[in-house]
Amino acid sequence: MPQLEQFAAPGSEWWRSAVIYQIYPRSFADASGDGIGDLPGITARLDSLADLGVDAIWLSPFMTSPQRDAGYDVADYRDVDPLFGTLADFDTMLTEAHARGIRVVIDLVPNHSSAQHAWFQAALKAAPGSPERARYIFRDGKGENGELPPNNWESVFGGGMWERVTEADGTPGQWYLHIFDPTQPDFDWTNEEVREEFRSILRFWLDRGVDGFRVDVAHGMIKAEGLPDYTPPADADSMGGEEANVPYWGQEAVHDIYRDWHRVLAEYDGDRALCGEAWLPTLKKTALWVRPDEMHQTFNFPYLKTAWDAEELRDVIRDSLDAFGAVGAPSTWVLSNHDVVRHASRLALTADNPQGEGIGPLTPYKPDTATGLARARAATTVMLALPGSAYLYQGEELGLPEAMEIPDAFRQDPTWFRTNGERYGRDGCRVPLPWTADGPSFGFNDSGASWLPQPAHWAAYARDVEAADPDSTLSLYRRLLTARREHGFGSGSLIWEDAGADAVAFRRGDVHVVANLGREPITLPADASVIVASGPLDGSSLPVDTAVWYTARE
Ligand code: TEU
Repeated sequence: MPQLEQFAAPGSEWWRSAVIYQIYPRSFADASGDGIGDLPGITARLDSLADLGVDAIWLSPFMTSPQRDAGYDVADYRDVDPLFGTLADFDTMLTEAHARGIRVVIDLVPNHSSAQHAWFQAALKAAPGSPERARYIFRDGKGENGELPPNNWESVFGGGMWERVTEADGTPGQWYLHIFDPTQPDFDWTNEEVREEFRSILRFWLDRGVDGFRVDVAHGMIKAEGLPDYTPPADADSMGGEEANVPYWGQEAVHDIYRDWHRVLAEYDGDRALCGEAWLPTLKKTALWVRPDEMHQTFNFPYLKTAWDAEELRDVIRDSLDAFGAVGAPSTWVLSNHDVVRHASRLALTADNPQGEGIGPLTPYKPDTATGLARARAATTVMLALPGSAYLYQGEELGLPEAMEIPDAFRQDPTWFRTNGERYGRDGCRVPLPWTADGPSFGFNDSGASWLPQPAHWAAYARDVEAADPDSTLSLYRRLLTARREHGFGSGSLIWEDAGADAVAFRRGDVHVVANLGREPITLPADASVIVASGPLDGSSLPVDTAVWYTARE
């Protein structure tokens, strides 16, 4: 069995170069057969992840939750929701992952709790101005009788950011802030009691042996003093667009919290890591999260948001390496997650689709499946050649497209409800995985139940079908991960090469990487010896929407 290194020399810690595979527990594998994936399901499928060759897994939330936002609404941070199993199931999963040399990162949701959290329930019962209310952001309303919300902020999921409560005596009362759904009240992070509680929650999971945390909404925990009104520019997406100063995103004081958490993690052996989920408009701002005494990684969302355009892709890679390099942190790379349209569909969209909007049956600019898949395979071939740490999202190794035909009655994303169906939201990237072409729910479980319906054509993407096909996306990912490890691509630097305006081309040691994002084939050197290609080559020419790693005599 592979052994996990407990200590690494500074500069070579595992998280600097790791390939981290995101598991969305509801949709990965369902051992209980209730239609929702669970921890025993993950344990049972760990061999397939070891076989894929990932270094770590990150699990989206599995803690106690009424599931109003698929678990990103936590009612008890120290327990497992019965839907997903028990704490003992978690310990078994972690032990089994470690035994396979796979590290385990869990999701921590500190910006807000569930409205079912004991603290929020106590706050509802307590009086305005009480210590119970001071753990959240309660304010009196405006207007003669406090009937207007305290400010004009708009929730990420649509509608206002404030909800009015009924006081214990039955009268209409104060308002509380929720950046997301009303069932997700925001904590007040200026309150020391909140800070101490989260230090203790970190320790609870660190003591159980987790290797790190993905920190949800890492940019939202502090709100600007006085909660001033704010109107986003008309063209802004749900994260506030390019505008520099949004009073609830990226406030300077959030950094104190991460410095504090850094110190907590440093008390433990094993290079435990924090990875911030911070949707910020610029790489320079994003890099502030990973200064040496703060987080270890942060997601590179500007990279994820880059269109299939050679110049833009070259620029974002260069800017990422510069921005993260400037603070001594590795860059990270990511193309898909549970909040965005899967990149096998997104990269072939013919119109803008703001993050969180989603695509569905009535979207007029549906992507072409073959183009999307070719681009996704090429994009991943580029990504896995880059220095730093890369995140994969479950199902992308199968080339899964976004599920676009989900009937309205099955939709679950609060975005869909809060916008009265105007925005489809994120269900399309969350559909349970196909493991086998035959059998109920494509092997997701034995019962055939599935919390979101799986498209019938997904049999072709089933893992058992792809495992047997050397040209499948799964086989490509396995080859890429093996070669990435062999060549040590996770660390080091790259040298840019020129293969024309429509190419992204660089060298890693003696390996050349070229991607064709144009409309004409690109000629490769006649003596190119291909290590891996994202699609079939045509002699020594690289077709459009294809990427390759090769060596050549100079
Ligand atoms: O996401 C926060 C976030 O910044 C966005 O990705 C947001 O979900 C999106 O704009 C909505 O369309 C995190 C989680 O990844 C997401 O699943 C949760 O819904 C959200 O926090 C609230 O916890």
